[in-house]
Amino acid sequence: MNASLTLRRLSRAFAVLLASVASGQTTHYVDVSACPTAGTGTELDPFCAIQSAIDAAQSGDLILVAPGDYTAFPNTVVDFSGKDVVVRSTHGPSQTKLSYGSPVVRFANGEQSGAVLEGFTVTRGGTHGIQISGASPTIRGNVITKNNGSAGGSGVRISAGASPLFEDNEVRSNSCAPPSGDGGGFYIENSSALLVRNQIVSNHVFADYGRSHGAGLFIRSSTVGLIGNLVAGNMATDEARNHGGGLYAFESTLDLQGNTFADNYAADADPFIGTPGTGGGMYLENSPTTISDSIYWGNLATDGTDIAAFGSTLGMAYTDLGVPLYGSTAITTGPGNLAVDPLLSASYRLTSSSPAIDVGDPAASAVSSIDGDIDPRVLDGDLDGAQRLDMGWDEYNPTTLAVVGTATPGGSLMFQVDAPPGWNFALAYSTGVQGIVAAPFGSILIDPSQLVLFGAGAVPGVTNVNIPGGPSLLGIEFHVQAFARNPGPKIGSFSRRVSLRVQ
Ligand SMILES: [Ca+2]
Ligand SMILES: [Ca+2]
Ligand SMILES: [Ca+2]
Repeated sequence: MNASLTLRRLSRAFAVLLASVASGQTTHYVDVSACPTAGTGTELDPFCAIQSAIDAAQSGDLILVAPGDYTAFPNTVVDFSGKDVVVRSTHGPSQTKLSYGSPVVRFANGEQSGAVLEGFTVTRGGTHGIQISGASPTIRGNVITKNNGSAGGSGVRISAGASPLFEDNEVRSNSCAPPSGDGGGFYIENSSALLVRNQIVSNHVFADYGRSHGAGLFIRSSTVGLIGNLVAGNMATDEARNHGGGLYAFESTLDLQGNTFADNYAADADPFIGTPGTGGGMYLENSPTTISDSIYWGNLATDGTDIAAFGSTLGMAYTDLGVPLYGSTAITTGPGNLAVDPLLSASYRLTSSSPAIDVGDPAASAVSSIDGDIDPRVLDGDLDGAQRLDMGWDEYNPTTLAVVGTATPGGSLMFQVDAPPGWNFALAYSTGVQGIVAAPFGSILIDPSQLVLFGAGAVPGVTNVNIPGGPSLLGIEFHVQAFARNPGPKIGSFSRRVSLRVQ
């Protein structure tokens, strides 16, 4: 074979390979309203079931799921089956539900971070809402709620060397009953996990005359990072001893940054027996832990109202701890700790006069570049002209942006910007997102190269936008951010980012 022919063949093979890489991602469509027709997964002939799409997919593919209620009772609704595919709802968790099944969603075949579950309500699981065994998927933007099991980890169970990432999920009102009675929200065992900007709220564990631990999170023999989470209103109740309303950890290593633990409860439900509940916010046993930039407030227990710790080492800095540590652990306190009422709102956010504003670690650029509201993280909340991290999951923003209406062709949207009296605002949208630090005003979170200004004036300001009728903008996503500042010294802030899709 002559050299030039070999070269031609090689280059042709290479071109084919490149084309397959470039177009390597196949998109599969799923729409429950197509049932009972099984479908072929094209946009015009979608699959009826999500599992059919996964069975047909290869790692790297995208599966888009239309609104509706997906169930496969009594079987698991979605088993990723070892494929690193993205399964994403087109209209978000409020319109797209995965329900029933034991568990509802499973990762148990070595899936990696490219396996993504995004934008679903996961509910009515008989054992667990999501089960992750020896896998490392990404779980983003879901509502995991009203899963009621008895096997440990009713919302989420993570075990067997798993290493998942949970980002921006709401894990709410899950309940774990006897015989386990551990881990209403999360149960994490022999694994590592990173949890960023989740709301772990109003979960419950209980066990008749047994013991129930970790209503929000139960952690054993694991390494866990919690960054920017809200852990609130979780309850461990029983007629015997209960540990850890918000979080229970045993023989684990924890790194806790920028979290708020509030109104969690570990107590004895039977006053006649009177055995104590310990560690309302957190219970740590033989678990080295570092805490920074956090709030522990209003938790409740017989002993160890906010934190109980035994045999652990605990380092704490820039943290508001309401009630002193209970237990046998030596605590190393760094600088910047407080013990004052953080003046939280009903949704556990900071209010304008909160002493937790701008008192986080001054060296920390941010525990995460945004907070759970998609406010820029690090803002000047006390209006002294210097931006600094707040304690807890919420960064206080003096500039607010609210949107009323729906983004539909022919529809209209009203954007409301507010800020301290006398400030002026500008309002802009972009089709891209960014994160550009613009001290002392926080960060620009929309792409400035695509930016369109569409409103300005004095606060409070209202800007109305009419969306053109017809299909031309259908499916377009745009991102809106306001900026407000006073007319004098450099005091002001970029608002949170609001993302809207015309549909
Ligand atoms: Ca701040
Ligand atoms: Ca400041
Ligand atoms: Ca905020």
